[in-house]
Amino acid sequence: MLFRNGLIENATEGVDIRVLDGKFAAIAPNLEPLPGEEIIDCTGKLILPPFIESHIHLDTCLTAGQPSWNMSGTLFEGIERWEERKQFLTKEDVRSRVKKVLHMQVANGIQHVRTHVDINDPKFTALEAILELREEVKSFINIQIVAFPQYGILSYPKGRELLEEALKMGADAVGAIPHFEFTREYSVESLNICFELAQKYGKLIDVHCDEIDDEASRGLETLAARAYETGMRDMVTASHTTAMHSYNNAYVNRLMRLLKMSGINFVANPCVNVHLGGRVDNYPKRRAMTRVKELVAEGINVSFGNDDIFDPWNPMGNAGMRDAVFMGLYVGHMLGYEEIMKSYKFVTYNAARTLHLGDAYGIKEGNSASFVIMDAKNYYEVLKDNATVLASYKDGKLIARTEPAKTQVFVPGE
Ligand code: 17E
Ligand code: FE2
Repeated sequence: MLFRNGLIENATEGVDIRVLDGKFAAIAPNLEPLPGEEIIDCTGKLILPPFIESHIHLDTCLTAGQPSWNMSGTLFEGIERWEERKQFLTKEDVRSRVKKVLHMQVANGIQHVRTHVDINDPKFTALEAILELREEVKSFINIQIVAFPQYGILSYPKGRELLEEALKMGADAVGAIPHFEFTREYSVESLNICFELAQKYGKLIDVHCDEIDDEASRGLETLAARAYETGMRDMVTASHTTAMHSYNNAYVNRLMRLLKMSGINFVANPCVNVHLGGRVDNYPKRRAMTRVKELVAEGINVSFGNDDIFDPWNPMGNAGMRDAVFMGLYVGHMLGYEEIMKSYKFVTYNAARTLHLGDAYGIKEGNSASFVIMDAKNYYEVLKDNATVLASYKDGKLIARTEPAKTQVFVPGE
C-alpha cells in the first residue's frame, strides 16, 4: 500500500509512505508505485502516530447516574457514587461497557490505553474482566492495567494483600492513592509498599498522587524521592498532582530539582481536574490542574488523559484525545502558536514514554505501520476545527474509518 503525499507530524511538504507486511517499508517523497500497488491519496492530510490514552478508568466508564448522580462534583462524592455502583458489578457488565469504550477509542484513533482498575474488591470482578479483555482485543488496542487501590493501601482492610494479588493476577503497574490514606504516615508508607511490590514483581508504577486542593498534600516529593533512590526513575508516573497547583512557589522551586533528578512522568487530566477541583473555593476558584507549562519547561515528561468517560467523576466524555488537549492548553495558558502546533505530543510521544512503548512507537521505517490520518493539514487545525480522524491503521491494517460530516448552509445573499 502506498499512502501518497501525506503531511507527517505538521510537515509542510508531503511525503509518501509505503506499507509492506504491516511495516513502514519506505518513507520518502515521490516513491514509484509498485505494480498493482493500492494507492491512498493523503494530499493535504496530517499523518500522526496513533493516539494514546495514558490515564483512564475503564472499569467505571458509562456508569454516570447509576444509581445516582454526583451532585457536588467532588472527587469524594464520585468515590461514594462509585461505591454504590460497585455493588452491582458483574463481569458481563464490565465487559460490555469496556468493549463499548474501546470501540469508541478505536474510532478516535487511539491504539494504546493505560487503565486504572479499582482492586479494592476481594472478588476482583473488574480486574478479571479487563485482564480477559486485554488479551481478546490486543490485535486492535493495547491495554495496560494499573492495580488501583481506590481506598488506599493501608486505610482499607487487606489493602496491601489485594494489591499484591492483583499484581500476581497480571496487572502491569502498581497504583497508590497517598492523599486518600488516613494519615500522612500511611501516605508515605503506602508509597514505600508501592515501590516494594513494583520491584518484587517487576512492574511499573502509576500513582494517583495529590489529587486534592490541599497545599499540604505532598505525596509527590516522596514518590519522586523513591523513584530516584530505587533507580526506577521513568518507570514511575505521578498522575493528577493537582495539589501542585496550590503549592507555594518557593516550595515548587525546591521540588522541581528533585522532580528533574527523579526522571518521573506526569499525567494531567485537564477536563476532570478542572471539573473536580476548586470545589471548596468560593472566589477566586482554583483551576486545579498541575503545573504543566512549568514541568514541560524543565524538560519533564507530561501527557494528558481523560480519566473518565460518563461516570461518577465526569458527566461528559467522548473517548477521543482532542478535548483533553484542548482543555489542557486553555487551562495551562499554553495557546501560543508553537505550543498549539506541538501539543499532539501530549497524547502521542509523551504518553508513549509514560507507557514505556519504546522505539517501536512512531512513524519511521522498520516500525509497525500504525498511524492515523486526520482531516486537517496540521495539529493546529485539528484542535481548532475538531477535525475528523479519517482513518486509523494498526500494523498496516485499517481498524477505523470516518467520513467527515458535510454541512450546507441555506441563507439569503451571496
Ligand atoms: N478515583 C480517584 O480517586 N480519582 C479519580 N480521578 C477517579 C477515580 C476517576
Ligand atoms: Fe484517575
